[in-house]
Amino acid sequence: MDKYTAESMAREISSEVDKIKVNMSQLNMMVIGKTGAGKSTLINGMFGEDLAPTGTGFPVTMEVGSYSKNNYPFIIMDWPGFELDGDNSIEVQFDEIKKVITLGNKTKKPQNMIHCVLYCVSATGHRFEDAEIDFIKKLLAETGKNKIPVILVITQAFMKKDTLALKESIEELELPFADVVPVLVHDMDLGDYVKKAYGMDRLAAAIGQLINDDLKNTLECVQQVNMKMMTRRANMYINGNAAKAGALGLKPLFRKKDIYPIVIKTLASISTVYDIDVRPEFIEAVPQLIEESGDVEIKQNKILNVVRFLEPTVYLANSAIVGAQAGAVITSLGGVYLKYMNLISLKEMTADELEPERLVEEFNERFIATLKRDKKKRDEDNHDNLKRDDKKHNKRGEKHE
Ligand SMILES: Nc1nc2c(ncn2[C@@H]2O[C@H](COP(=O)(O)OP(=O)(O)O)[C@@H](O)[C@H]2O)c(=O)[nH]1
Ligand SMILES: [Mg+2]
Repeated sequence: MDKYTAESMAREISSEVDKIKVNMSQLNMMVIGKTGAGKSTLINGMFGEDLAPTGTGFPVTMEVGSYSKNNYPFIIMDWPGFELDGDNSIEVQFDEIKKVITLGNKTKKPQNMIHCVLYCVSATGHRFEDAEIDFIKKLLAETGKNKIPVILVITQAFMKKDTLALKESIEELELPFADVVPVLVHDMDLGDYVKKAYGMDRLAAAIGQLINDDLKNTLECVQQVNMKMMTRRANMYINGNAAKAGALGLKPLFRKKDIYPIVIKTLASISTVYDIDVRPEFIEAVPQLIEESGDVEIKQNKILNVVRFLEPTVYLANSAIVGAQAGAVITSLGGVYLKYMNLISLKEMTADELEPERLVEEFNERFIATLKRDKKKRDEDNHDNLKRDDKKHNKRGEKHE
C-alpha cells in the first residue's frame, strides 16, 4: 500500500492486534477459597470488570465461574466458595479440581493445563480451620505432583496484626505455597481512617515469576494492576521494532513508506499490552509525523547510490544515519504512544483528551532528541575505534559509557 489513511491504518492495526493475540500462549488460572474470601473481588481487581463468562474448556460438572478477557488466550476459573461445616461440598469440589488438573496434564498440551492457582484466605478470619487445612494439604499434594504453583493470597489484609498472625500460622504448618502475598484490592474505610489498597502489583509480579516467559507475556497483557510490567513489555516491543526499522533503513532502496508496516506492528503491540483500542486521534497524527520525519531520509537516499561507488566508508556512514532515523521514528512514535497509554490506564486522562497536534509536537521533540543521542553514540563509537587503533598510546582504551 502506498498511502495510508487513518481508517486503513486503524483497520490494519486492529487486525494485527488479533494476530498478536492468536499467537500468544494460552494462560489458565484458578482461584480457590471459602465463600466471602474475596475471590471475585480479586479477579475483577486484577483483570478488570470487563471479564466475560466463557466455557471452561475443562471437564467440570459443577457450576464454576469461568472468565475470559477480550479475545486474549486467557481463562480464569472462579471456583464456588465452599462452606466448611456440614455437607461434604468441600470433598466434591476437591475431586472436581483434581479432575481438571490431572486431565489437563494428561493431554501434555500446555493450553489444556492449569498454570497457576491463587488460594484466597481472608485476613479477617484470623486462622485456618482444621477442615480447610486438610483441604489445602490435599490440594497442594495434587498441584505439587503436577508442578503447578499455588500462591496464598491473604485478602482483605487491612489489619497488620491479622495478616502477620495468618502468615505465622502458615509457616508453622509448613504448607508448601510457592509464595504468600497479602493484598487489599480496594480502599477500606475503617471509620477513623481509610486504609489504602495495596499488594496487587506485587501479586501480579509474583505470578509472573512462577510461570514461563510465554505465559508471562500473556499475563502482562491481561493483568491491569502492575504498570511496570506493562511498560517494560511495551518497551521491549518498541525496541525490537526500532531495531527492525533500523536494519531496514540500512538497505539502499529504503523509502519512508517502508516503515509503515513496522509502525503498525509497534502500535498494535502496545495496544495489546494495554488492552486499549487504537485511538483515531493518534492514528490521524501518524502519517503527518512520518511524512515530516521522512524528509531527511529521502535526501540521504538520493545521495546514497552515488556515494556508495565512490567511497564505501562514506556510504556506510550515510546508510547508518538513515538506519538510525528509521529506528528513531519507531522509538519516538512508540514512546509517545506508550506515555499516553500509561496515562489513560492510570485514569489520569481519558482517551478523548488526546490532541493530535500535541502528539505531533511531542513526537518531533522525541525524534530530534533520539537522533541527537544516536549521533552522540556513533561519534563516541568512532572515537573508541580510533582509540583502539591507537593501543600503543592508551592501554586503557576500552569503552566508555
Ligand atoms: N474494601 C474491600 N472489600 C473487599 C475486598 N475484598 C473483598 N471485599 C468484600 O468482601 C466481600 C466478599 O468478597 P467476594 O469477592 O464476593 O468474595 P468471594 O465469595 O470469595 O467471591 C464483598 O463484600 C467484597 O466487597 C477488599 O480488598 N477491599
Ligand atoms: Mg464470588
